[in-house]
Amino acid sequence: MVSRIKSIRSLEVLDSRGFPTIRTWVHLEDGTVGVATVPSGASTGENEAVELRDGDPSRFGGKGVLKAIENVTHQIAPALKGMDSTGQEIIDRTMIELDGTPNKARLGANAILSVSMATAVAAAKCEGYPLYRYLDRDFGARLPVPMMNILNGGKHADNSVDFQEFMIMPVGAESFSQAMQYGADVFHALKRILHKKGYATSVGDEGGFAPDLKSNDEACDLIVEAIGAAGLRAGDDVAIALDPAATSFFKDGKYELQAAQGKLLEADELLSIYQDWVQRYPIVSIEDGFEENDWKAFVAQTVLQGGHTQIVGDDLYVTNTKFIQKGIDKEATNAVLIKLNQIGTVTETIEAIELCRFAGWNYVVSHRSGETEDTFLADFTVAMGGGQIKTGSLSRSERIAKYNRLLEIEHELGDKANFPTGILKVWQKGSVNA
Ligand code: 2PG
Ligand code: MG
Repeated sequence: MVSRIKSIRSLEVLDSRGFPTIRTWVHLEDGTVGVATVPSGASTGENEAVELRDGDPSRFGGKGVLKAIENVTHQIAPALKGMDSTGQEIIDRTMIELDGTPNKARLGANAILSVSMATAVAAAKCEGYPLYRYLDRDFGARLPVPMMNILNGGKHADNSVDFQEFMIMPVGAESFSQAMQYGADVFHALKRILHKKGYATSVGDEGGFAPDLKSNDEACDLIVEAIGAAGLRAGDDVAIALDPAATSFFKDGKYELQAAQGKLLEADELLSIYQDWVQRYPIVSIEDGFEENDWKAFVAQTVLQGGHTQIVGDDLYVTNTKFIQKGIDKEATNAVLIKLNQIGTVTETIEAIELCRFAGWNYVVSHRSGETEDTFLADFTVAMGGGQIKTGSLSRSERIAKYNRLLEIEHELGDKANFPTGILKVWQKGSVNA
């Protein structure tokens, strides 16, 4: 059944940091409505599609999105009216053409993505499929192993820790629900340990703890301790994944580590730290270990560690096939972080994933640090079949909403739920947990 777009409307709502974002409803002629809300990053890559903000200092410090909403109402909606909602690609291409810039700067990637996502939600409903099934491109739908960011630093917290994300990955869990249980047990064990050591147990933007630690290493030590305290094996049951988000501590050509007493490092010195860490800690994945233009450093890291560790590019690729292709040509990493709002349409995000699959690379579908209760990401991740998601810690409802949606999907699939146990393996067990 073809159901055409009847009208589109948007509203300025707030994200998890209390900043405005855009929520859009796509109404179809048969009465079906699809709604979606876009997220917003803090440690953004310089080549990301443009998030249109009003720049009016009298409202939300200039972060209002009323212009983006106007663009939906007066430009996008009239252009899409009457189009078949199941023609996702044609709809997305129409918006890209209407925008006319290479980075969606005119209409705003936030405006465009909200319509793109809400269209998919409406079309899925209209066709009578759950969203994860509607979006399925025969990639072998599977539940993901979560990367859970239980210790926050960098731009996501006001603490001494330089690296942005210390995540746990329940690589040994046998199902998604068991992965959630492992994650929650480690999260609570970490809270008890931090409390006992006199550290703060308040949380950062993605719901992970944000203590003022004495060093970056201490973060890994505490997580390994917490995994053990939860009765689990570090490495076999639960491993560590890192997102240093190195662009955020790259200053004047050097990597500046505050927690190491303001030490200024060259790329090769930072790589030595990662190499030391993968030998001492059960680390299976390192994302954005270097700043977004340091291709040479990523290549060196992939030569050294890529055979046994997942090396992920985030700011490096900004979910853009142009940069991902460059990374494939250079063998700069072996995996890509996928964020819908870095590129701005569902269609282009799927193209980025298709390129990863073609290259035989891993891909991890990811939230942003500024999120909402929207759960599009959960269904999208299952449909894309990559087997990995990064969507925050075991606290804060905007993170838990995605996990809860995945639990629902697992339940709905029953025996058919496909979960990739052991997707990543620890190369060499660290001395701390040997
Ligand atoms: C990242 C993301 C999500 P932000 O760097 O991977 O964790 O952070 O949304 O702030 O870019
Ligand atoms: Mg990142």
